[in-house]
Amino acid sequence: ADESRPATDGDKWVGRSTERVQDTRLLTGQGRYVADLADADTLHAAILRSPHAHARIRRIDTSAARAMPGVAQVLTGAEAAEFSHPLPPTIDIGMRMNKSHAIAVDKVRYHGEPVAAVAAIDPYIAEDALAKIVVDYEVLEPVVDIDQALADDAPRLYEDWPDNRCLEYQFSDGPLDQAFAEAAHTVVAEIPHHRYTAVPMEGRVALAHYWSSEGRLTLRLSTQNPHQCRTLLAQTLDLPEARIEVICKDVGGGFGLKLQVDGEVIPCLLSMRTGRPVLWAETREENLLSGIHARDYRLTMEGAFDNDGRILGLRTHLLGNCGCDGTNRAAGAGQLLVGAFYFPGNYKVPAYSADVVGVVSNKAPYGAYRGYGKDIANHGIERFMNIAARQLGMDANELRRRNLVQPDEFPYEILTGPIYDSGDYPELLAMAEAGVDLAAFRKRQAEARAAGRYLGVGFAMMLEPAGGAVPNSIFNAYETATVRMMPQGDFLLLTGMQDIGQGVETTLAQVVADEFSVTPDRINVVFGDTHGVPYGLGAWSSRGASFGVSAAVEAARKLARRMRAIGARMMECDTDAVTLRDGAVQRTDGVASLAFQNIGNAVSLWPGPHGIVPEGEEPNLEATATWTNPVVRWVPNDAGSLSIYATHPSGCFAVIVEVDADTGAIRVDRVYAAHDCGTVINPTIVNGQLHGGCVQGLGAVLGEELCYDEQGHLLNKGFWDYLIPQAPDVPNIEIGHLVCPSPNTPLGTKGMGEGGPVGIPAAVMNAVEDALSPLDVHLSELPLSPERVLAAIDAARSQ
Ligand code: MCN
Repeated sequence: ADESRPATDGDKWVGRSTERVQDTRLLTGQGRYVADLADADTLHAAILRSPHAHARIRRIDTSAARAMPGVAQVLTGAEAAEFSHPLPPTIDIGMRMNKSHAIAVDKVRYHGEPVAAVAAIDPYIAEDALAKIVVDYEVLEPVVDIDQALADDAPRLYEDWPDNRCLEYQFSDGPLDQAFAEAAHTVVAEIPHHRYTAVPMEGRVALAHYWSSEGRLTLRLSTQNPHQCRTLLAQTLDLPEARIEVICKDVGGGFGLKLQVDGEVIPCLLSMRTGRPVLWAETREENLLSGIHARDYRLTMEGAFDNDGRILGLRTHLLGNCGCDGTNRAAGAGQLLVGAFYFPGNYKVPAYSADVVGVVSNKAPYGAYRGYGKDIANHGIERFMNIAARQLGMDANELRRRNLVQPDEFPYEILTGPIYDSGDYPELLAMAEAGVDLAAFRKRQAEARAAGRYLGVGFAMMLEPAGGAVPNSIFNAYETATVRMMPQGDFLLLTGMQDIGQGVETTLAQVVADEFSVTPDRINVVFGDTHGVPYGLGAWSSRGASFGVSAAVEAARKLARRMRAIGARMMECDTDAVTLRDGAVQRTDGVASLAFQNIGNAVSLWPGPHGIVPEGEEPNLEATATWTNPVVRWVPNDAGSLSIYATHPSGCFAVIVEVDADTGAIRVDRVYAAHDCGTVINPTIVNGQLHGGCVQGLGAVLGEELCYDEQGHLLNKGFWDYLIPQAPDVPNIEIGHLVCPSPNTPLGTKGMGEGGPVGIPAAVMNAVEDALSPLDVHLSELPLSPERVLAAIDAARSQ
């Protein structure tokens, strides 16, 4: 689309690839990142972290640290607990709960858990002071992996628990026993996944200032959800919520890491003690040690198929290693349930069961890394389809085609409760096959094989439930927006959504611009200030395109209706006889028009609204709307419940790789993503989301792994051995859009922010197995390091 054209009648900004509003700001060094806001009066926090995975704290001596010049405050967990409360649980899904403090009180339960904190006049003194703190630990036996956690004689993380299980959930529906008894083929597969984490460029950072004379806290925070963080902080710090202001401008990436408050509490505590502003900006080591971790599970999937390859039944068993705490700090365990709800994926599964166990262990807390269980479901079912096809002697995509939900079957309710709103899965698969020119690739593959080279292609369907919620929690299913017209005729959009780099500052302006028929530069999107915008829930679960956008659209429509009524009155005609066009209320007969500024001046300035605003209309130029999921329904289960997601975007990923069978190295040549997020607001932003997400998916499957030793020590604490993809590792990523609008949202939009990391891992594994099919290699463990690939080749050769 041509961005330079002015918006005139019929010209919509939705669908246009405009540049992101923040790009000029960020690329010219004018980003408003928290760590840059420290001034001369700011104290710097440093956190002493446990070197042990599991230990009792016998004694802490902070006297030498306190005596250091430049040290303003030293705080132990026991001291902090005297004037603050444990971190409140972020969700309640019927799990076992424990009490966790931001600084450990009497016991540490993971390597890297905070045991004390220092505030000093500069970060170096703060760091040096940590070395002077003496902690006397009684080291305890750690619980590192799932089997250890489940062993009868396992040490318990929480003494008052009967064992280390934190979550148990069973579901079964449909004639499962019959399905397996009558099946022509049954397939069992083990599909494990390793632990890795979100590594945004900007780590967690908080600048707290407690104004003791007023009992007021101003917190500048890098966060995905300022209001929810405020709610949690009010409980932890025992402060009235209205006296806490959380301000968040630019965020250097969140990916789920910045949805909770944990370490972020510490600078608040230090500021409450000193009355001075305190900055904590985590190091990369702290990010890897104690940021939320994700995945780390074992999945067994059993499928019953008829003679034609149709799925008759599916049984799933999921064991998740939730790390220390499980859910209080980071709502992590809920993702196991999301996985269990969605294992059927894009397919028709007439009988289904899920059996989920989550355990706590002495690893870092489990959290909501981009995907939140959709990754578990997708990786499980899409690996399973390939494994099953191989066993059935069928082409994997043919097996997919025979089982996909068909386009005329929407809305399609799966057995666990969710309702898929829209889509065309067979078309997505066809687009992905065409996108990589499958027939031509097979020829190229055969030629390469003849020359001793191993090329492969892998596919994975992708289902990305977007806009979910957890009942009894801060993670809910609504969003609120206020649209306000200024006297000059330009607009403010106040939203509880948060721009974290995903671009809502731009796209929200586009959708609101269309409602008033103005250019998006007349919409100033305001977010990230809990005292300035309506209570809202922020950016997670790819909820912006449903909740955030729809609330903005509804608020704009409300105000546009009022502006039409006022304009019609001023022009002495019926409301039906006017329309909004080119920044004016225009009579449709062309006789008169009123620029928005005239209405703005008339209502907001002297002589004020009286006489101008028709009776029954609010006498102001401001409208607020809350949009909630029209299909909201809590999926009940013994372990609590999750809401049905507002939309179900989908896709199909195709990946082409080349594997060096001598070194085990994998090169990813090409990625094609066929994708459906309904009405696309901004194609450049959506493509950027998919590009970034695909790269995260490649990181997950090829290199990123949090490695713990037997004592529960994290071994890789920097990017030298925590291997994120580098630019040369990233292939050409092409995207094809299929638009099946959602019937649930006013514009037909569906969320899409998590699709890349959800869809890529299975596609890459399937591609590597395809490449190595002449050697009959089976892959299981992730990530696919050269060593693992070589081991799989060796195992195949020795069969
Ligand atoms: N969009 C669009 N048309 C659609 C759907 C979406 O133009 N039909 C646009 C949206 O307006 C938004 C972006 O695409 O600018 C993603 O939208 P959506 O899927 O609604 O996701 P949210 O706005 O709710 O953002 C959260 C989502 C999640 S859950 C994670 S995690 C994530 C992500 O977005 N973290 C990110 N993308 C990220 N991108 C960056 N750069 N940094 C992160 O931390």
